[in-house]
Amino acid sequence: MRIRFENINMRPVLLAFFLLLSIHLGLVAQPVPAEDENIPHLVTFGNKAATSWGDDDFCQIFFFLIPEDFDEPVYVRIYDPDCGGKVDEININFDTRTEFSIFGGRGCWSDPDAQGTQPEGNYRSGNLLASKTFGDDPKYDDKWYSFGPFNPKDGEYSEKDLGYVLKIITQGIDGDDGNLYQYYLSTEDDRNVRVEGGNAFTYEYTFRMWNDLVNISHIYPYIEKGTVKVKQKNFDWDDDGNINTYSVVRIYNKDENKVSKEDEWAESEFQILEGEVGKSLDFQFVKKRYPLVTNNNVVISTQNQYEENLRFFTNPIGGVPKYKPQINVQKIDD
Ligand SMILES: [Ca+2]
Ligand SMILES: [Ca+2]
Ligand SMILES: [Ca+2]
Ligand SMILES: [Ca+2]
Repeated sequence: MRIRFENINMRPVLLAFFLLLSIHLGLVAQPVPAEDENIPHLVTFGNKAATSWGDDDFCQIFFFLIPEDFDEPVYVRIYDPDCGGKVDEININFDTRTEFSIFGGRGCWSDPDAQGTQPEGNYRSGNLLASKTFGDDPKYDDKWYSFGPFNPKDGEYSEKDLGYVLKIITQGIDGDDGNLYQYYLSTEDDRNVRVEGGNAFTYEYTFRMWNDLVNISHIYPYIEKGTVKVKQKNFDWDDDGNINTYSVVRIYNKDENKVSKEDEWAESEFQILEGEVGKSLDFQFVKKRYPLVTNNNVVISTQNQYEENLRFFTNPIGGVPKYKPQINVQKIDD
């Protein structure tokens, strides 16, 4: 689909705008969760925890995307990889061990099991490039640990993304506490320096909500070509307010996404509108006013009408969607 602007004189202005936008997007790419998501931490529990703590499978799979023309070494950095001390969620005493593993090579992303929401089958596909297990260790408490350097070409090439993909699997292999952490794709091993144009995505997001009523967290499902319907599925939402859907053509979703209660799943579907394809939706997590739910860990995924999982890009493709009813565009079929 091409878009022809009614007023031809606008073209240089719009080109300049999109150039500035792409530069801006290149600069906001690498923290996971990213700035625009406003999510405090990722979370993975030890595999002895009850699922009522908010993690259904004790596993988080993320992919880093490095542009094909980027040829410097990269590092995958982890903030607070330990489970103890600051940041983390204790269950009686800290006894949890968390394994972080980096995969590259053929199949690390394209294997269908790697694109699932559960750690099943061949989800650890590809070549294991590095792995380390962390327990309760003050050496890594409130600190960064770096994996790498990795050659971007150690990743798997993705034709549709024009880049190389590395996979990180975080699994709670013992204990029952919550390991909270963040990632950063960096060009340096001892500090966070962005990879221009880099991105990250997941098929199932497990994260911690804020412990206040001020902050609203966001995630951005990317609507691939051919998508007509989206099913969202969430776990252990603790009945904590609403998940509202926004997009360039949707200012408020009257068919609110159904949210789950403690230790249960909820799912609901909605139709994709014209104008939403090839862009990102904005799911906004608005906590309920009373009582304040604290330490709320949640899980969410989305599927298309073929039950294929959609991707949440931390740096939303096409940018954060802004409702634009006033732009006068005419669609032209290719
Ligand atoms: Ca424990
Ligand atoms: Ca810690
Ligand atoms: Ca931690
Ligand atoms: Ca929860």
